Amino acid sequence: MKLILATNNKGKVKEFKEILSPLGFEVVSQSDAGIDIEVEETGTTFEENAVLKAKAVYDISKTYVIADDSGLEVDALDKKPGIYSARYEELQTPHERNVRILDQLDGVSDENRTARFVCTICLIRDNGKVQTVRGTCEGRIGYKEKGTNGFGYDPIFIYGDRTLAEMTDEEKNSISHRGNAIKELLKII
Ligand code: ITT
Repeated sequence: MKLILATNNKGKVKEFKEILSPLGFEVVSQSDAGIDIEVEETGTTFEENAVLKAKAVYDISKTYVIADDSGLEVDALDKKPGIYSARYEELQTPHERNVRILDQLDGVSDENRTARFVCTICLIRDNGKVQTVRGTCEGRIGYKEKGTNGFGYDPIFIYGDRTLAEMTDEEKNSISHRGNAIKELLKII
């Protein structure tokens, strides 16, 4: 079964392929499908933004589409960066965003450094039916960047006793918000 993945984020494409290809799904990124668009994320929730991205690609392809809207919620920062994770405080690079969050948590104790990754996936079927599923991953923010795998906020997000950037792809996928959302997707697809 072929799914077009409505994203321009290469980290997401890699993880969807790693999880879904062995299960027999052919995951094709929107750029590989020849669809060159950047959707404005005007929604106020992960769900709304995932639907916006999936619909924009579905309107062009009219085939099975999935989109992922995801982000990091830091409890001590009132759940920021949340839906603004990709563009937090206008900072340009993942490293700058990580450093900003670490600075904002300066002086915050271990037990108050709780955070979670959230991933919402929107599925649109070839008949136009729209569904969303959600997965989360509970953890905490560390004190410095650690590890080089993964992408985005992985080097500062600790699950158990390691950051997601210190895990292998397989380990991250087995516990991540995206892995958990994909488990929900597999129940409905
Ligand atoms: P698309 O909209 O094209 O899919 P994007 O990167 O803009 O790509 P989002 O709006 O969903 O996607 O923003 C998600 C951001 O949250 C992403 O850029 C990372 O900064 C962060 N993020 C999401 N999943 C992550 C993960 O598994 N590890 C680390 N950071 C993640």
